[in-house]
Amino acid sequence: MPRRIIIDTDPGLDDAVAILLALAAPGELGVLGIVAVAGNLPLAQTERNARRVCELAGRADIPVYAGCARPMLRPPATAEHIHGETERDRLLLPEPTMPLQALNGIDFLIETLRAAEAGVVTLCALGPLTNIAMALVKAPDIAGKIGELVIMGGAGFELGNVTPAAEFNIHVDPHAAAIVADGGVRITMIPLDVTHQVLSTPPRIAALRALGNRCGAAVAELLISFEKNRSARFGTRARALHDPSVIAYLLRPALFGGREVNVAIETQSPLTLGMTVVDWWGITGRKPNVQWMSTVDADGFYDLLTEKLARLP
Ligand SMILES: [Ca+2]
Repeated sequence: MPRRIIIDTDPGLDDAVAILLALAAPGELGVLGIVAVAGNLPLAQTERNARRVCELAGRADIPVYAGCARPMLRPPATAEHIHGETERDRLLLPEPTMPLQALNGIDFLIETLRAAEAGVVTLCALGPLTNIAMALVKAPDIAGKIGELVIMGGAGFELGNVTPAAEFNIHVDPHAAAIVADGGVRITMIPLDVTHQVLSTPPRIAALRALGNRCGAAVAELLISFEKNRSARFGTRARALHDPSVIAYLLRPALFGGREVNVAIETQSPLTLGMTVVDWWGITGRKPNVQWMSTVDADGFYDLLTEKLARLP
């Protein structure tokens, strides 16, 4: 029986790769649905992109829902300079023929979790946490139903990527992140500390292109687009790959290492808004609420990605 997952996402180049990785492992992961959120791009684009990725994978049967169109308190903030499409990118993903589901994504999350036995549904959060916080506000009883919530977000020793202190997903909606962190859910966080080790180098991209299938070719092109946008940051041609680590963690947890810590979210300070305040040394006495990942076997990650994507069309 595959592990049942719901992917909450804002595609997004790296989100697209994460969705494809999940769809490439049907023996291990059963994708119950995909819920789009505003983040990298406005909601109308993220829900459409989610459907385009499903079409690329030949999985028009996956239900795609739209959730929240803006953060809880803060004004919308996107990253179109990274994730917006050029004319060339537009050819990589097919136009969607599959419909957007009529049910709101928040209600899909609530109804699915309430109907399931406790612990069997895993949530994968690849964007700002608005949808998941809204679902927990509307139906706090679902906290006990979530088997695990695996979040790409936050930064510890690595510091931020959108401000000196904050990582993008948490910074876009820090209030949602604070609700989720305090929501009584079993949380695993995969922060920049991990994803900045998962670099899409030219040889790793070449291995994906060499698969010879349309999904491998599309991922290679997406990673090149992604790499172009901010390659100077790491002083090499490689770029960090964020969201697919969430799916890789579900497929091969042994690739990752970390520890149980308390994580609090800064929601007040203009200087450090959205910072994940990680009590790495256990000095606050606050109870651990997060399994915080800090290490990854990057070669093992790319081997897994390449092996699985070979199974897609
Ligand atoms: Ca994302």
